[in-house]
Amino acid sequence: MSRRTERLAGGLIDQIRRFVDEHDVTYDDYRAVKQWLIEVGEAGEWPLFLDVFIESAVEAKAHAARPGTSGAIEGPYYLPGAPLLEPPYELPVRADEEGEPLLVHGRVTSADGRPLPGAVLDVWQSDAQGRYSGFSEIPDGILRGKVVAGDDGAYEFRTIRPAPYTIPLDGPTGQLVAACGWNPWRPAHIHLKVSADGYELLTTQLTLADSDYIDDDPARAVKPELIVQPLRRSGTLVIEQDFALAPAIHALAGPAAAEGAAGRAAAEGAAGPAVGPAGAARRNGRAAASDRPEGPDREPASRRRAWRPPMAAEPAPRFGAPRRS
Ligand code: MBD
Ligand code: FE
Repeated sequence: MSRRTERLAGGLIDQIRRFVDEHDVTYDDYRAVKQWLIEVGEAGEWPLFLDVFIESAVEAKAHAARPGTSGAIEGPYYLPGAPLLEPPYELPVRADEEGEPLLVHGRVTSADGRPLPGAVLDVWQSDAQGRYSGFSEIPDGILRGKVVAGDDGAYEFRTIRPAPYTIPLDGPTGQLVAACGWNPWRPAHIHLKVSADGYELLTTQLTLADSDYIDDDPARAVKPELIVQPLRRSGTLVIEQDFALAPAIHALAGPAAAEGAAGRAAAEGAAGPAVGPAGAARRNGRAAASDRPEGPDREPASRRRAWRPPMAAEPAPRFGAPRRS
């Protein structure tokens, strides 16, 4: 039995029971919510719903006191194991890729300003229509890859300008958003996981300053200090952004913190293929069972599997199925 699980699960249930009382929730409400929750699971939209509506609160707590560049939510579209690219770095695109060419560059340093040669930037982004590879018709591997910083910590890669992303409107998450009259569009952004030996993995997002929806992100993941202004330099669109990493002190802070730090560190070693944190691996239908030790707080693997969204189901769910043939 786990005290933390009991405290969190019990507290959440208590909160909901109080909410039912305060808001006079009826049987009609209850049945509608129950059906909607079932549909979110059936559509494989739990990663989407949770990362859009909950993750930013967790991220804010997790990194409130961390020095260096601010983090931002990972979201539901990260795929571990993107290839290490070769210089000159360019994210993989299709032959006929639409979208404006974009150069992203800057330096990776420690929080106290020392350059971090060999730092790895694991980048993923949408295409010019706001779609992510692995989660749409666009081929696997497009607009994903790892870039390595040079001797002075400088990095540079070419890509295309990402477009705003809309929460899929035909699924239960989109239906909820529409029913509430909320904006389903996220502003154009680029995701990165920046890592270097001895430093804490930085998962962050850069939001393009000239994008629509900056002030109305449904995921509340835009941070002022992570808004970047694309500039035109001799005809090319350029973004300059430095990244500063916090020292990996958490590994010394006790067993629970160590597990978290180890998971984060393992997520993006400079060398090997990435093994994501358990949550990310599970949501992507990967080998989550091997990420963390089995223990009293862990459900047996047979139970855990039941919680994995039906990623590989046919026909592909509206959201979330990395289509692998
Ligand atoms: C995204 O592209 C994203 O980054 C997040 C956090 C949620 C939904 C879609
Ligand atoms: Fe995104």
